[in-house]
Amino acid sequence: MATALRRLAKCSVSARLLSFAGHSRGRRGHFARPCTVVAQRNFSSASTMTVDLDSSTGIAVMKLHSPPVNSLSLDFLTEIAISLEKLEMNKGCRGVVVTSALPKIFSAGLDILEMYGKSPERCGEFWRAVQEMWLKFYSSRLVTVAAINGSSPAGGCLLSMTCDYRIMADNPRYSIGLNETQLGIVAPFWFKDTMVNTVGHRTAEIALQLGLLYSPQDALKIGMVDELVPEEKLVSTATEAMARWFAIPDHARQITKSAMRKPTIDKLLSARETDISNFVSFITKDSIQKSLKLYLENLRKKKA
Ligand code: CO8
Repeated sequence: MATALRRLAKCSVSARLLSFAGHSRGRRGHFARPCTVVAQRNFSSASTMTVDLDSSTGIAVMKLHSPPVNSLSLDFLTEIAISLEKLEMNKGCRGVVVTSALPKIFSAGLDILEMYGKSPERCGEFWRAVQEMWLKFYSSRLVTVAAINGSSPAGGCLLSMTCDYRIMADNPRYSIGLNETQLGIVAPFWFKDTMVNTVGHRTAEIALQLGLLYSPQDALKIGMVDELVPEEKLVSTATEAMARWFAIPDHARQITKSAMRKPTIDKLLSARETDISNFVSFITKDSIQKSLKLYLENLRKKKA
């Protein structure tokens, strides 16, 4: 995994943004590597996900599979980011549907065990991987659709909000939102910005302070998700939704996406190291460690 992280670190953000901005030179440069467009299966090296690219449609389906709850650990985040990067480099891929292979859970968010009882160095490494996953998805040239087939708190909600479009299973048992304050932690500015960009300032202000988790119906009302469908229709609806986005010339769509998102992306890029040190000093505080311990105990108690 250290190698994987080194690869991530080497990935040039400016090259990515250039390609994302749709400048044909940048794009050609970015995709210069020859690639055969074939249906692929499991091209991620780990067993934490499958990525199937249908070469006839250009749509990849990324299914997260890290039992029990798809919590986003350092390794898993790195796998997700690398898988997206591979799709980005494949000329035959125009869009990706992100969903879960686990029943009832899209993603439980960041792996709390990565933030509890870990050294500052490890926390910093973890946070860089969280940033990288967000940067890759939020700036992707691909059309990204989240097919949310289960609960999606905190980091799971963030992952879905990086996508261009969100479709959620209409099941009142599922919930979605940024519930960080309920854990006694604080969503960093770029989580907050992503939420504001999705649901607007006032709704985000209430939701973030109260750490609200929304039912699918309520998430639809506030615009956190764009569509609700019966669970069995989720991936097929996502594929159909993709057709609307594919009908727009790629360069026009990509430049527009960049215009909408670049200020938010640049804000993190210009404060990346400070954001890491802020995270590390916050999360390693005794009081925060106590809150996380309590939260973990409550999760376990709930089960007993
Ligand atoms: N991280 C690590 N382990 C987790 C997590 C998680 N996020 N969520 C659940 N688990 C563990 C449980 O502890 C349990 O472990 P064990 O089997 O050892 O007891 C196992 O996964 C299964 O969990 P449940 O029995 O609770 O499974 P259910 O199917 O009943 O419920 C839920 C699934 C709804 C996902 C539920 O587990 C849940 O609510 N989890 C907590 C989700 C959460 O609050 N996530 C927030 C993470 S923090 C984050 O993403 C952003 C942090 C930003 C940091 C900013 C700091 C500055």
